Amino acid sequence: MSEAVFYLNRGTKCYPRLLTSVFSLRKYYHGNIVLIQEGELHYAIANVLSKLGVEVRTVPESTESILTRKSSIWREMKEDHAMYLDSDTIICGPINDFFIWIKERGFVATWFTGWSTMNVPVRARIEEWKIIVPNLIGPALEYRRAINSGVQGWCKNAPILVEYERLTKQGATAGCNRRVVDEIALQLLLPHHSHHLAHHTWNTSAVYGDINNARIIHYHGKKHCILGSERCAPWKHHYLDLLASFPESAVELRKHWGDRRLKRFSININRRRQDVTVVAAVNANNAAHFRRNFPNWVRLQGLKKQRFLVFTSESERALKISFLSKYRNARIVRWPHKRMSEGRNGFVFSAFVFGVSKHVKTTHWMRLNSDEAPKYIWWEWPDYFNYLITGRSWGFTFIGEKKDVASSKNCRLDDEHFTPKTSFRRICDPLDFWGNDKRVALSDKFVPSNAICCIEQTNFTRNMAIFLDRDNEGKRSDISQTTIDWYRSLVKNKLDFSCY
Ligand SMILES: [Mn+2]
Repeated sequence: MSEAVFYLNRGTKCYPRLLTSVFSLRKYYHGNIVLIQEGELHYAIANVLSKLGVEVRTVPESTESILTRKSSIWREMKEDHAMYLDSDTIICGPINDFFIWIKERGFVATWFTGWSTMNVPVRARIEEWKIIVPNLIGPALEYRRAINSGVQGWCKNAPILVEYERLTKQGATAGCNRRVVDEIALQLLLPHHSHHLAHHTWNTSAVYGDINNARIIHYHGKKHCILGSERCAPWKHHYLDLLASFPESAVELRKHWGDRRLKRFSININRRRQDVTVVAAVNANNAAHFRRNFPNWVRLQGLKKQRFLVFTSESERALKISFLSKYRNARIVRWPHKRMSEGRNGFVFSAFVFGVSKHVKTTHWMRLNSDEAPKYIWWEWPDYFNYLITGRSWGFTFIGEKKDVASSKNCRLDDEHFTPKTSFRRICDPLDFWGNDKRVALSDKFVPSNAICCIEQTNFTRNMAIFLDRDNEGKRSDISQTTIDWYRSLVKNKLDFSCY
């Protein structure tokens, strides 16, 4: 008995998704993979597919819609059993069970994300078929569990397959739900044919489902690499891992092949940014963290090409960070920290306010604390250009003098009472892309101003430095509350943010 996993491809736009899906599948499955390829396949893609052990079966280009075509590719099976996967899937675990079900029941459908046929939008989609198959509507609605055709399983002689093809064509001709025509055809047929219905973990919507417990994530509707979306992290991870695994094909693999979302994502993580400096501050307290994390920062797609500015409290030798000199994009500045007393983190704050004001030449800078470790293998830039500060929603903090902290009122920093919304609007959350233990601190009621990895406009920081000097005439010994002081002053003086 032979078996295989089937994919279908037409055109170039799905190349990156196809390769990424196969790449993820190969982590769990070592059996046959067959690509039904309509028309010509680019040689570079064919090359990678062959390295991934995919057999390509070329079929003539068809004028049928891709969904109609999908309902008939089981005819290309030479194997007894096949699992079919859409290219916009990511496989997150072993698939052996699926083949067992195919053998047992002849056909496997997948419940989609827990959706019901009784609710929108599936109910209306089924009812569109009233005009051609009125008798099938009732049982399909009663079946309850809505399916999706992106993951399915075939036994060569299963009677449902001929019906699937026939009804899809009939529905397409009648103009029934164009975007899901083959899927609803299947839904209408299921109550009348032997099949196994796999749980929705086997076809979890990347948009609506619980992707953390998914066996297969389905990035339907071109939702595979939306900027700033944590839900796309598994797809992006496999895609970038694929690129790294086939360096000899990197040039072709890096192309977007007409995939517009991928194009935006690629530009985001590949561009060298002229308007940002990434800033770190290293002293004896955090040097060990920095030694461990810096090499990981500069490995990240998205960060590795950027300019870095590293403030140091002592010589590189004393801090054991001499390795920095081999990074051409890292500039080291010894920050004397004369202004402040030796508070535990006084140096870090001083560097991030006064050091930045003096040494950063770009319009924006990003603070990266030494203990921030990358969570993913890339760094994605949020849309920071028009904002004073771009960072995580800052939760609650104490506004008021330190001495009466206990009695002071909790205020949201992004509350409209305190700042014009636009200045703090959160477009994307850079911290989502960093695995760090600060998450706990951030959800606490008191958020220290140092617990934030954020991007600031350099002018904003310069003004903060001026403000601190003015109020404190250089005498202030502790600026650990700088950011908060700054906000307080803004509120007190009703300064206008929008002028920046
Ligand atoms: Mn799909």
